[in-house]
Amino acid sequence: SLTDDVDPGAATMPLPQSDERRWSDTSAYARKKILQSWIQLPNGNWELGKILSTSGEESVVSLPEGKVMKVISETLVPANPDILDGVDDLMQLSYLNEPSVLYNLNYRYNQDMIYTKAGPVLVAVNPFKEVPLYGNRYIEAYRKKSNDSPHVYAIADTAIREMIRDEVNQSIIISGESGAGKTETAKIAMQYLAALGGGSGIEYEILKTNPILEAFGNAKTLRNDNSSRFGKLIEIHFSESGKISGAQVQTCKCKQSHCFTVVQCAEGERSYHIFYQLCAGASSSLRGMVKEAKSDKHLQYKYLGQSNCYSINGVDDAERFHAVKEALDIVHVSKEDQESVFAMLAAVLWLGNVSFIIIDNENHVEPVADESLSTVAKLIGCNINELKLSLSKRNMRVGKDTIVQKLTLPQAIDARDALAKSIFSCLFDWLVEQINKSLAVGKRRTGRSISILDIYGFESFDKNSFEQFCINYANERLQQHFNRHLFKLEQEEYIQDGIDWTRVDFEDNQDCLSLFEKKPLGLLSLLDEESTFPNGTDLTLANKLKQHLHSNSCFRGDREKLFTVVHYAGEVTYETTGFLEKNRDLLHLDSIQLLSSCSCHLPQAFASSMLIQSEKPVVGPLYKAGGADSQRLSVATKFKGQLFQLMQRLGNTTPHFIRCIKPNNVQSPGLYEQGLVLQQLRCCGVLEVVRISRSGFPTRVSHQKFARRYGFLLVENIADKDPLSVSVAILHQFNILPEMYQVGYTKLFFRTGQIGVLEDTRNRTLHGILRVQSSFRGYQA
Ligand code: AOV
Ligand code: MG
Repeated sequence: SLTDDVDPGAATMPLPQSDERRWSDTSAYARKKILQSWIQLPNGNWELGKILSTSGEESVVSLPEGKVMKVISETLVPANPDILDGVDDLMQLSYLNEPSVLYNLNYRYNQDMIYTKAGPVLVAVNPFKEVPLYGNRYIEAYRKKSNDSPHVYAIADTAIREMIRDEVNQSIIISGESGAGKTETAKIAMQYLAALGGGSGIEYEILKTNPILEAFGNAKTLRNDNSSRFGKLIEIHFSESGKISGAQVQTCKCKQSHCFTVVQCAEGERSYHIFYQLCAGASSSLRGMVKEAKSDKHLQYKYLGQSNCYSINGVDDAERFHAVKEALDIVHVSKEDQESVFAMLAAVLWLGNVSFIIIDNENHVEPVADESLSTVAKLIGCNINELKLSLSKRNMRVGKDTIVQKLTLPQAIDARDALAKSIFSCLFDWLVEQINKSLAVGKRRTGRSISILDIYGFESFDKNSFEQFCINYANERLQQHFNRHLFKLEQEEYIQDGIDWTRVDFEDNQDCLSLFEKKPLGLLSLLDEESTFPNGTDLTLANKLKQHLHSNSCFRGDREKLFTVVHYAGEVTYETTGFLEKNRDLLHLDSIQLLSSCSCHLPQAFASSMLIQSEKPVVGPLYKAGGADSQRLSVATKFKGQLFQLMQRLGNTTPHFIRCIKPNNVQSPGLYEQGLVLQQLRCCGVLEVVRISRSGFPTRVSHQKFARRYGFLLVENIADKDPLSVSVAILHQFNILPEMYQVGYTKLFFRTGQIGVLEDTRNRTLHGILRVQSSFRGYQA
């Protein structure tokens, strides 16, 4: 089972040890009599001050603008000397405390240096404006290594080089909160890979997947004008010669979250971009089926009219629509198929306008036979009576019999919205399938790949529902991947290789993951169990969770339908309202039946893909199939499955981590809010990483590899020597300082940066050899 790897014992981590470099290290301050210091103001922000005098427990400090303050000496945090202002790797800071890290990032941010290294991790602070850091000139500079300041390009470059050098697949894992810049960063990385691995033309197709997937998968929310409502892993394949040979896109959508946006959106938010693009940019041939959406109160589509937001500042939807059509051309979606895609979108919009009238004294309803209903029928190619039936009746299976239930107004609205959501969801999947067909790697997959993961970040709102529950669970998993990679594996390797390693404490989130995944008493299992009870309600679910999990340290039951999970990134309180409904993901056989009866090919394709997706296929001819609520995998379980698949893929790669930071909540340039940044740095483990990397030897190479790679640089004869001796000889010949490395049983361990020196020498020597050879050839000719 998927949860077999949950090992509660894994949560026992070494106990914290006292360490000179701990955060807020005041003892170091006291010893060294630092003159500059950080003072925390009542509002929580840190300010740089000069210590004028210290007597007893108190110090007098002067702040900028001539203010003088008396503070308790213990609360002062040492500041770094000015000469370290704006260093490009946080590891270079002498004092590694929170205010110093915050200051350093801020210092760089003010000069548009949005990228900073934190040991092996790249930190990217969202500029919320165009910064002059991209394009061919920069790509060239990073390719030639003439620019070595931290950058996404540098990460992508390292990934390519390591893929070729180590013959290991690579991954670039981008995380951060909503609006922090993950999707933009992923595109920047793709741009670099396309530039270096381009040539076959397939790289254009890969880049063009972005406008398509964003149009159908992103929407404006209050936090981000271009918020991704799905997670994306794009695996870019390279041939042995280092050229891009194809790609594959895998999406991971918390289905409810993805489709919900179609039928409902809050004040100030929008549905998926593509709907507005279609309304604004439809050509005359599409006009017949699409009404223009006008941003006045007579907005004609109910689904889009629910929020008072129809446009995005600085975005021309009509223009974007043409870009999407162009992109569809490039990934080989035929004009005919494109028309069908737009017809499906229009059908979704028209469905939202279908209204109902009461037909009997039991409040049963049926759809009004108006323009909306007939247009939907025309667009999907079905008989109008069949459409009417499927929106007013439901087939139920009771034992062996099928009974037909008439729908009341709320039920009919549900059925209508469910059909709209199904169509849109299937359309999205269908597009991903087309893209993958177009980008398909040939059958002979000889080369290696680089995967880029852009997945929705941790979410914590005033009200958190099923969507946040799924998203945060995914982030919890990713965080463990990060932790495990950077800390645990490292530590284990040190110990295995006989290297002296002062054990470092780090936070592991296994406890929280177990809370979600444990069977039978974990959040997901209990949710699934309650979802199968016909009488289960949001309240019974909440009570069940509280009853079974109250003693778990990561869980807290709150009043009524509320419960709190202690995530690695902080506490989040969830409200169970809608959990069961959203988790059940009823297989709407009536929808399937309707779609499969359509004359258009897309609805038919959707119907069969919905059937395939259902775990228990419906037996017998479709039209005989009854029962609206056949058993399927629950949404949460499916989501977990997708997540594990994703993690498995990532498990076999060398990861490179990029942490995106949002400096303010108002998407505004130049505004750097300390508290907000600090909270994100804490959440994503950046501060811990710096500390651990500094105290450790993060670069590791086996003796074999090291000897093979650099052995030829040796002056002495090494023919009869074992790899370990060769490694040691190389280290000596190049005068690598003893404190910069350790020799393990099987590997060499280096402090960061050391191997770069050797690589440079190797490259220079190789170039020298090549030059000599080519001039020799020239001489022969
Ligand atoms: P997200 O992917 O992390 O949020 P985005 O990548 O969509 O966030 O970034 C949000 C916005 O920030 C973009 O639309 C840009 O305006 C701006 N931005 C981000 N990075 C840069 C950059 N390097 N240069 C200029 N502007 C940038 V979400 O998908 O909501 O979790 O769900
Ligand atoms: Mg995004």
